[in-house]
Amino acid sequence: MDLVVFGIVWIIITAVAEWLMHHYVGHNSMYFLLSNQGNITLHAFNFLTTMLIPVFLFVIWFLVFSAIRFHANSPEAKQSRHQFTKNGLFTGVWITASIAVNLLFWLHPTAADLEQMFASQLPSAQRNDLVVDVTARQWEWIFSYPQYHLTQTVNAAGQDELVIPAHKKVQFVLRSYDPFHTYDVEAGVIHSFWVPAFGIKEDVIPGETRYEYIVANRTASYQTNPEVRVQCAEVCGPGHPWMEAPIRIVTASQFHAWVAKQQKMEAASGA
Ligand SMILES: [Cu+2]
Repeated sequence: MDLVVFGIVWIIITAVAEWLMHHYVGHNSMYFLLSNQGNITLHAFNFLTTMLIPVFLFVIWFLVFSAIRFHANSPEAKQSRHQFTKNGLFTGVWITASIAVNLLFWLHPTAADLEQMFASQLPSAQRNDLVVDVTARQWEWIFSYPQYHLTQTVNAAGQDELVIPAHKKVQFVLRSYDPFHTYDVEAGVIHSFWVPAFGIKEDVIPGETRYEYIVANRTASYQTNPEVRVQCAEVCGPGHPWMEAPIRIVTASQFHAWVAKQQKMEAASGA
């Protein structure tokens, strides 16, 4: 009887928690994702959470159930002479279930996806990528495109702007230093390169070079969704909250037109 009550309640709370999880996670504005890497991570997160909810609730419900059912004042506890030290069936089920859950985590396609994502970040796979040098300074993001000889790209209003083509792998090379204060190259602070819409965030450390890779899966812009921006995510001084830069994800032909325009602008300004 205990087992039946325990099992029924466990199934009900698991179902409720799974429904809540799938209703809220991935269906709110926090999950506006438009990069392949971000989607892979989200799928992995969803899969792990889905699998872990019943396990977590089993343990918690087991504690609560035992505390209520077998608390010291219940008449059964005093009368009971049954003290189990071994339960072969329970041990067998426990071990088998644990192995099955662990195997599933290893064999599920989500794990292979993550492997693929990590593999795409190996140096050998970078030859045809678009390279964007990202320089973080107090308090500005500077974007350079070494393949196109662009040193600092800006929009019509003169603000720093990041523009990338959709469906192409982009390598971000992240550095923290202040090119306008060349007295000390190491005189930088830690920033963090965060693009909410890409689902990536990487600390940018003075004296270190770090890399992030992204494939945007459709066009978008900061104008239509504020998550399409670079935002500093590491407190770096009074200007930190405003250390952001708009992003535009465009088609390949729009991107090349934009590059040509930027090259003209830089030539005109003598940069
Ligand atoms: Cu900052």
